[in-house]
Amino acid sequence: PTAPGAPRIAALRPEFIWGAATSSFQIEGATRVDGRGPSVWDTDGRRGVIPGKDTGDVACDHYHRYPEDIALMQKLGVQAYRFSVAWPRVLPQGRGQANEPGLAFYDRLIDGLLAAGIEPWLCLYHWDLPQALDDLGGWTNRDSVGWFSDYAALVADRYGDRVKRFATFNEPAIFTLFGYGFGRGNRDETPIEELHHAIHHVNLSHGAAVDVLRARVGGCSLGSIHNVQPCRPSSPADADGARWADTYWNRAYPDPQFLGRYPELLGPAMEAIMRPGDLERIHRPVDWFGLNHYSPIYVRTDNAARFRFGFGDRPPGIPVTPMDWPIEPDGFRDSLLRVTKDYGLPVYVTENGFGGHDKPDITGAVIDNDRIAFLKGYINAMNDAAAEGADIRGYFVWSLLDNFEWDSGYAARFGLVYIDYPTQKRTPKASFDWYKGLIKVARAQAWHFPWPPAHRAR
Ligand code: GBH
Repeated sequence: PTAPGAPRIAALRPEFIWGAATSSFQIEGATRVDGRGPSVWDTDGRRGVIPGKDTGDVACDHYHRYPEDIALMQKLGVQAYRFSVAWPRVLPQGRGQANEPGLAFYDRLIDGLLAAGIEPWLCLYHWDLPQALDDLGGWTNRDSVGWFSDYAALVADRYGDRVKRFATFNEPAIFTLFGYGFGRGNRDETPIEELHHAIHHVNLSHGAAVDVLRARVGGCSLGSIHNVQPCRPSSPADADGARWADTYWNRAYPDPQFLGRYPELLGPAMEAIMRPGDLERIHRPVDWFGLNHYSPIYVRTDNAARFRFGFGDRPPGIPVTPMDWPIEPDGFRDSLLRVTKDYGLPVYVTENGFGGHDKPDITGAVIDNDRIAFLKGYINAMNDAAAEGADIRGYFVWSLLDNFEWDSGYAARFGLVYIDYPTQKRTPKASFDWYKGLIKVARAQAWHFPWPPAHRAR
């Protein structure tokens, strides 16, 4: 197929921010360099449980090649770059003695971004928990709130003069459900109470970090990042399962963080855990909702399951990505509108993208028209949500580079830039040029059209 053209963007604000996102463990490599401590994902890699026995040891070698990656971003024309700090790189034991060489890496990265005119968006936690803290129970231990706020203070004091945009957590629902719930990760299936403790402690850590960042970084803009996926019942009999799935997947974090209460179905379990004042500690004012979105999920009722839901079949005929994720741009539009209605916050789309099995053709070019078609459809859906009243302020494509895709290792590729892992050669894909063109048009158009657009009475 030939490359599809430009998406609709007329309902987006003139100051809309176009960016790209990555995360520390997925791109940095250099896991044993300059005093970094191990994370839970190093442990998983070393156990050889990831397909291809893949590990994060080299990844995109971004730790050493970050100047080339910043140059790529500059070529792409992104206004902002979302990355995460590796907690075990700056605090090898998770607490206690800070690691100066690790801290200095993010100084270089941030300075390089600013010199290139790209705004750094720093996420504190994208799943690489220091192994030393996991050994103490990780997020199931209420002490994690103190560990996380001390880490947040270190990051705030070190980079707060240059970084103003911070996210506390990336997709807390995903790492707690998969890490403590479904029995994935480096632990066996655990009692559901452990999941509930982890949910509560991550929420408290979010609130504590918001207070720390506010107090220490003047003029900062804060948010947290949530994976919002419509939970669709596989059949009419699965409506209850869908409610349970939606509770754990979409509401266990945003509801307490932005509304100051746990969702109804979780109420009794959380009551048993909470101490007086906890909901106030969690419900701290933030500036925006970070929304990650890829696809809806299909679920069924399963009253025997600890979560009261299971994964179900999807109706036939829905197109899918090479990772078998359903392609349904309407689910993205609905998620944006739902978040707007439920939480009333400005929204940044902090991740959206397409995972495939890209390969260079005989000329060495990577022509990923399937990714372009996906992005076009999803950006159209975002524009529709904006036209219907969602206050969307920016969009970060996942991802700048092909990278370590967690349980899929390096087999799944999400980048606008192809990585040839043996040589570390970077090749911009067709989608890179497409996104670059979109940003250029969007930024030029912002000067030419009045806003809000006439059709959008506010
Ligand atoms: C994000 O998580 C992560 O933040 C990022 O690190 C990661 O690389 C990126 O997405 C791509 O995966 O199997 O059809 O039911 C995504 C969370 C949760 C999204 C599970 C897809 C399953 C879709 N994912 N969901 S399906």
